[in-house]
Amino acid sequence: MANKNFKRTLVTSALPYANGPVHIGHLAGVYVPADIYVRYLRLKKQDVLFIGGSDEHGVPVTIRARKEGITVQDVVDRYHYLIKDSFEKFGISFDIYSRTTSDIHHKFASDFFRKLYEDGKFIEQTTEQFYDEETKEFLTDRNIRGECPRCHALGAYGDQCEKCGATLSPDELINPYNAVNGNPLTKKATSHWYLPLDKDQQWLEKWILEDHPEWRPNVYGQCKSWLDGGLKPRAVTRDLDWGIPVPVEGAEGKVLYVWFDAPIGYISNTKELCDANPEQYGTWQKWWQDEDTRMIHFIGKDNIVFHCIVFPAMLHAHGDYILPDNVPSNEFLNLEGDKISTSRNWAIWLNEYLVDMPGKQDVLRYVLTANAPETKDNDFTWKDYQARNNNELVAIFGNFINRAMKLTEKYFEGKVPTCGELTDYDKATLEEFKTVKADVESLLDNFKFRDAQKQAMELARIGNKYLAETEPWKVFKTDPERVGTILNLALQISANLAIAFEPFLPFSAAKLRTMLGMETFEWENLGRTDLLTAGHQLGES
Ligand code: B3M
Ligand code: ZN
Repeated sequence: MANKNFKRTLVTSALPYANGPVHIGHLAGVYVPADIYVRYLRLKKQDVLFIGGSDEHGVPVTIRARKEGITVQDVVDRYHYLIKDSFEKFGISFDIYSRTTSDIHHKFASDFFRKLYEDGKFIEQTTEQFYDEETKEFLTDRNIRGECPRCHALGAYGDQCEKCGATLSPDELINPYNAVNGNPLTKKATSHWYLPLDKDQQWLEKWILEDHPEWRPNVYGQCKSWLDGGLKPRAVTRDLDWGIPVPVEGAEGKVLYVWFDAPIGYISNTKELCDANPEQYGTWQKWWQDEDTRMIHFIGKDNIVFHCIVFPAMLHAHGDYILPDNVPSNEFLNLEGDKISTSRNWAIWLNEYLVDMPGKQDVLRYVLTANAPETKDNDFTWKDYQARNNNELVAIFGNFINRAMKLTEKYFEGKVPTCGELTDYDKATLEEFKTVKADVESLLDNFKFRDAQKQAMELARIGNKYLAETEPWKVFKTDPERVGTILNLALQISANLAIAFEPFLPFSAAKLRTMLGMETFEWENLGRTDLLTAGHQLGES
């Protein structure tokens, strides 16, 4: 059951690998929904923290460095700042966006490992792994290639054959070789530390399957199938020269597995923020170790097992931590009917969009939410982008506000006119728009962002229809007072739009607030028709 009596909410969003820029799939799957949620909670004056950061360890960054012939540090520096900048420009309102190469994180993750090690929470196992005698390194699955045992394609990866789609283990490959230099591989014994997840099976089953039926079906279903398959011990260390050294004697040349240290990054980034601003945020422990905190992880579907099973098992093993209350995970976004792929360069990169479509961040946010892959994979097409921009943002939202403002300028010198007596039609319109608040709210509370935005757009539709049917431009000659009432209501609806759209279209909502001269705005006021007082001077439209 969701924690209903929480005092504060900690929101995390997956830490993107700093091995390339971020693209629309990242934005649609994780960062826009997380940002909508956080902005909504802030508008409701709730205590909330939004944690982000780059994931700078793991194999992908080392592959990128080799490909480009630069150091791994160069790679993560370049992409960390590029990613951070893209998020900022898209209005993703993190309280902190830090990185896992920070000293604070290295120390924190190292201490976390040591505590589990000292408490006897790991088991140590020795296995035979593929080894390159020449470069003296153990290879990760992705760095091993060979002939596919199923379709006999050459160059299949140690974890998957891209030709026939088979999931593989490196042991199954025929004639395995080092993907980087082509060297043949031998087997060599190496020992690692494992988290014995089999011992967590029981409490995880109860915690997820019994206590959290409200989780999204895709998340719940994936957890159930992992649990039904029976959990097995998972290695939390790797033979690699990039990462956080395993803080145990005799572990030279070994680092923490990236999926062990990355989620701890959520905690160390919280610590970094709180330590630097204790008055504003309090202690990091308050956010991570107090039952009154509700924690929500926003992630993509390929991260479900790590956030719902592995990380909770780590937190549980440590003993001092709360567990996530919900893990809203999206499916994937495709691009023009094809899977988004970094290696095939099939993506819309955010840094390029910002250059090609300056000032259009809200349009992309809008389209990605309207088409969010919440329940199934979805497709992004430029045609749909254009249609939603022209038919919804421009024709409904923009057109309504523009008319309300322009008519007020024309007839009332840009001052909010007085609201006179309401007709039955006015009353019916107000009734219709009052239910929107409750609707949007309940959808947002249940992480249904796509429907929530649709409902918010209803406000603009209602306003548009109201102006079209009351035709103030025809009435002014005979009844200017009536036009005052109509425009008063239209402007009140506009002010409501400025609040309702703050989570979805933060740049446009801010512009709108400036135009309307709104000083305060909070969620509580949504649905009110006295947001702008008569005589109040509007800004320029
Ligand atoms: N970097 C994987 C990903 O970007 C990984 C997420 C870490 S979240 C702690 O899909
Ligand atoms: Zn194959």
